[in-house]
Amino acid sequence: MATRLGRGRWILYVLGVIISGGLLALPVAAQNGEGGYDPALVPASPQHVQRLTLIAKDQIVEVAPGVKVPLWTFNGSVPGPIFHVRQGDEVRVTFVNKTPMQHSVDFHAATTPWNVWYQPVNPGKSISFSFVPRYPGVFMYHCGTPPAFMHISSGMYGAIIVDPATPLPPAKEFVLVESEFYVHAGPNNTYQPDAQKVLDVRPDYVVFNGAADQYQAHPLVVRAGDRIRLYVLNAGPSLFSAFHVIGWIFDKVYVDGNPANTLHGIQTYQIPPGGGATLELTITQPGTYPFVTHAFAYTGKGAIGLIKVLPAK
Ligand SMILES: [Cu+2]
Repeated sequence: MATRLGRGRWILYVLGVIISGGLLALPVAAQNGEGGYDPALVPASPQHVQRLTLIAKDQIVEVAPGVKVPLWTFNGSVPGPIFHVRQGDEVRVTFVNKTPMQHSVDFHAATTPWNVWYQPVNPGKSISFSFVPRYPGVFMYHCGTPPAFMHISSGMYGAIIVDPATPLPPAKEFVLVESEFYVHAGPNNTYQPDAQKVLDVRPDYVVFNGAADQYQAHPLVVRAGDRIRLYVLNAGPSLFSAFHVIGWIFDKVYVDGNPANTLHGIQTYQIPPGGGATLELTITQPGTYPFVTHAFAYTGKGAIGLIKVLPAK
């Protein structure tokens, strides 16, 4: 059933691309389904005008094995779709609210007035705006409707990767969005978001791409000698990330994802809530290398995945 659903969505997506004349930006297959959330970054569409569609949608998401939580989402997944554009592109955003409550969208990659474009959108309504990303980087988008901590902790966030005008060298590219979930159990194995735990910063799960431990079962796979480029966004809402790969060192870290801010030889890099970083490493010895937040109280709550390095071809 999951396979058939996936294929159906894929067909609809292809039809959408054909009907729109190929003008839709290409999101990663952003579904919290079997096999987990696909972390691979797809290339940016060659078009200068990038059209992004975000739909607020209520969705039950399994954030850890057996823990299915009714969440507020963009496009039915947590995180929402990963968008990939270039510095200087024209980005046209359409946000449609298909839920019974107010939501909004805030793009950190944009420079535009909050009081005009980032305001709550009523149920059944939509809003459209455009912006030109001035800086390359790993940027968050999210719902900012008050209380924002509740909308973010309930799943309304995602990443937009803005490539620099001068492209980076080829690499195996992955996107990891770290975030927290705060829940309480109800009857019959049901779960609900827990606002008090959010305010107390007592997370039940700290995860990459919306589900605890998913990249232990489904590691990121590369070969020895590959340049690995990790685009890491910290969606929070409240914890700092201490991003680290066990067994290796980052050759370069681009602060906020901008190559103009390059650090060299970094063991652990701190990423604030609402911030991002691009981290590059080239692992030359085959093996398994975990990636974690080195804030170890949280690692065991799901913030650990694996990079599997196969022998060079
Ligand atoms: Cu919202």
